[in-house]
Formats: sequence, C-alpha cells, structure tokens
Amino acid sequence: MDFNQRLWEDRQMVELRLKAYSAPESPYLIQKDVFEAMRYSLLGGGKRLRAILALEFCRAFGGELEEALPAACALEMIHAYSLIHDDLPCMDDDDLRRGKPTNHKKFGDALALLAGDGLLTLAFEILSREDSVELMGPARCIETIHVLSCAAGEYGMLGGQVADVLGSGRAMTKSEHSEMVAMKTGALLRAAVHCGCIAGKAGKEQTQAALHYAERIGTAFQITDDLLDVLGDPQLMGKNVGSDQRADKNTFVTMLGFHEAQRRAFSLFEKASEEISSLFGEEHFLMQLTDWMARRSQ
Ligand code: GRG
Repeated sequence: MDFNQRLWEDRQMVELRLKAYSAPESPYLIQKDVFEAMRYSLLGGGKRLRAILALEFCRAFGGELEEALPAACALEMIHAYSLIHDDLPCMDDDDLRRGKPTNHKKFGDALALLAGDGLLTLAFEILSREDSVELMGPARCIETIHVLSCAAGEYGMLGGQVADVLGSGRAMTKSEHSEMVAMKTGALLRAAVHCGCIAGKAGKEQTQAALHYAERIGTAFQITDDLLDVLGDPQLMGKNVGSDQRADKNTFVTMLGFHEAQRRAFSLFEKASEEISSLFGEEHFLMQLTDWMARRSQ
C-alpha cells in the first residue's frame, strides 16, 4: 500500500476512536464546558505521530492494530494535555496551535488548565476500562499504564518541562540540555514505541532495539522542531515561529548553531533508519515513516 494512504488510514482509525472516547456533546451536563475544551484540543488535528508509532510498531511485530488503539489514543490525550498546558501564559504563552487559537485563548486559562487535567486523567481511564483490559489482558494493560505514567511524569515529560521552564534565560550545559530534551520530548515518543511493542508482543531484544530507535528519533524530532522554530513556515505549521528566541530558550540551534543542528538531526535519523532496517528490512513502512519525520515541515 502507498505510504500516504497508510498514514491516512492510521490517522482515520485514531480520529474515530478518539471521538468515541470523548464525552458526547450535551447541553445537560454541568461539566459540559470542560468536555468542549477537551474535544477542542483532542480532536483538533495534529500529525498523530505518537499514535502512529504505537500502531505501526504493534503491526511490525505481528500484533493486531485493535490492541494498540487504546494506547495510541491515550498517547494523543497525554500529548494534547501537554500542548494545552505548554501554551498557557504561565508557560510558553502562545496564541496559536494547529492553526487555531490555543485552548486558553478560546476557553480562558481556568478551563484550559482543567481540560489538560481532564485529558491526562482520561488517558488512564480508557486504558483501565473493562474493554481495554479484556482486549489486552490485565498484565499488558498494567504494563502499558506503567510505561505511559512514567513517560508523562516527573522523570519524563513533566520533569523535562520543569528543567526547560526553569532553565530559560540561563545557558544550560550540553548534557543538561540533552537530558531535558530526552525527558520533555523523547519520553513520550519512546513510550509510543514501547506501547506498540507491548501490544505487538515483541520479545525483550526486539523491544530493546525498538527503544534505541525511539531514543534517536526523540532527539532528532526535537532538533527539527527547534530548526522549524527558526526557519519554518507559520502557515504550514499552524503556530507562531520564533517563540524559542523570544523566551530565551535553550535549543539545539542555540547550543550547536543552525548547520550543526541540521547535521545532528540528519545523522540521528540515519542511525534510526539503520535500526529499522536491521529489524524489519529496507522496504518497511517504518523506514518511510522515519524519512517522513526527517523531512517534515510542520
Ligand atoms: C503540568 C502545568 C503543567 C504543564 C506540563 C508537560 C508539559 C506541560 C509540556 C510538555 C512539553 C512539550 C509541549 C514538549 C514539546 C514536544 C513537541 C515537540 C511537541 C510538538 O509535537 P508535534 O509536532 O505536534 O507532534 P502535533 O500538533 O503534530 O501533534
């Protein structure tokens, strides 16, 4: 099947399930406003990369996509929460996300904060639901919940965000910066691959190799994000550029310079592709997906 067709099909599957997991629109619920704010950011577009990684690693190891879908959706919920909170005035203070006003611009700070909390909580609710437990079995469900909670928490994305926020305005060392990126951006991407391995019942060594891949693309993905914040097209990206510089952030561009950052991303994506090639062969969909990540302009 054509690469773009498969990407579209994966996304469709995720969109439909996310919609099914979201609370229905109802004028009678007293908390209807937070449901609306949650739907606004959860169903509001995005590349769905984390979900696709979970689905495709599951498929690559011979698993059924259905078994990876709850985790794929949980990943997108956690990701959407992080974007809502990251955009708040007390964090990056951004007005535009995925081509629309940010959640707090549309609903106000209080509701945006609560919508983020709601999405984070919903991620774990859907994974522990009876249908998910029946589908995956209790052991794999608990393992998935453990992987996701560790990736989202204080030793993962949240910890990285703390280091990023508190490190703005002062020069970080290269190792501090690498650690911050591995936590803030890398942890959730790594968890996406890990969830796919769990759903696809990958063996220990296969999982280790897949996680090496994930660590490389995690760093490379953030480098690309930093490069796009300097030279990206705001129309294509659906968000404002130059925000890192305005906030005096430590980025791969400030740490390495633009060209060295480009070279580093290229080399990491290349190593990541080698990992996929030795796991699944040259022609595999995940090779094309890695290439697509390396070339992304949004
Ligand atoms: C607890 C108040 C509070 C805040 C936590 C954890 C957190 C806020 C923020 C996470 C940090 C973060 C947003 C990292 C950026 C990761 C990144 C590169 C996001 C962009 O991902 P894409 O390009 O986005 O996949 P789309 O829109 O395509 O889904």
